[in-house]
Amino acid sequence: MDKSFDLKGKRIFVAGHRGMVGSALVRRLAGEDCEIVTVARSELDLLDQAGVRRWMEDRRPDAVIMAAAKVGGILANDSFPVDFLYENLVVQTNVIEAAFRSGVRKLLFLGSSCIYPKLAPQPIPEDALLTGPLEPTNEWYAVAKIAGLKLCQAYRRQYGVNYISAMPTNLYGPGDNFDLDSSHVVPALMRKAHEAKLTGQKTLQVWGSGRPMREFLHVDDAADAFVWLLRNYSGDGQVNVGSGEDVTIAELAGTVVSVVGAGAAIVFDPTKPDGTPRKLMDVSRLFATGWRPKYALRDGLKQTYAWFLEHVEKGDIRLGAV
Ligand code: GFB
Repeated sequence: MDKSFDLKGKRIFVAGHRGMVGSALVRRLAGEDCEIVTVARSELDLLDQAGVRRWMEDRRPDAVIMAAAKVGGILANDSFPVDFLYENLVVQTNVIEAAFRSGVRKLLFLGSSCIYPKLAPQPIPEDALLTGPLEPTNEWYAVAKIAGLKLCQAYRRQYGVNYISAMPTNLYGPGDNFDLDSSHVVPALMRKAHEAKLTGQKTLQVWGSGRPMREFLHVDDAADAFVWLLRNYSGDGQVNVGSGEDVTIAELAGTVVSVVGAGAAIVFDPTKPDGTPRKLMDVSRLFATGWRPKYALRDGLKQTYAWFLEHVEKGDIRLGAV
């Protein structure tokens, strides 16, 4: 199997190019001498197996990055288990199988740090996979992602193709979902802090106890790592993608409030779930290749807030409470 995959002149299909990760991948690949292939949802429904097979046969990409997924924060995951399990299983299976049938040589599947057991050793090494029970708030999504990485391994084993997997930590950045019911913690707190600033609200509600710890990575750093892996990695095991550092949710809230410039005091809402206590990934396998993230958390939050303000201004993000 090739040790490195040369992107030059290749047709790279980014599945899910409208999402936060997919759009970051398109930005990142724009700097490479390759052809980026995307498809609008109105043109191809990835839930439609026959449609995906036909489309892939027709376009015949050289490589695929599977960034299409049903994603959401802790409450959305907990409230819509069918959507997170069924949609992810079907969409990823359709794309991986159709890619193989049409002769795709390299495929990168993207998962999530929630594939690891709830009480995995910290930082979590890749070999902690399937060693214990999952975090209940997101086990549906995690089971789908585990199936996806196993499907890539199965294709490798049975057919010898170069299908690899990366497991990113909690991502944030431009293109994130700022809807309070379905978003992850960073966009939720950024929006709440911004609304508090505009209305002069005295308090800002943070879900749970504030004690859980999370590792955050800017999506442009994640996209850079994914392209790096597409090019340089051809191993059987999944690779953790993270910053190697984590913070408590209380610390994150303090930093977001300060970046936004809101004066609100943080109050915790214990009626909302904490989720997994900690999921810092062991990124030594990735870092051993020489790759490093560029954004420190505070700088990444500043850049994301500037993007948020621009899109509020344009009317793409509508604020409810203001
Ligand atoms: O980002 P988040 O929704 O996802 O929540 P997970 C992280 C932590 O932030 C939890 C707390 O402890 C939340 O209770 N939090 C505090 C908030 N305030 C808020 C808020 O206003 N909104 C949100 N959303 N959280 C997801 C998984 O887990 O992470 C997915 O459900 C996926 O499967 C994703 O793996 C990366 O880190 O808990």
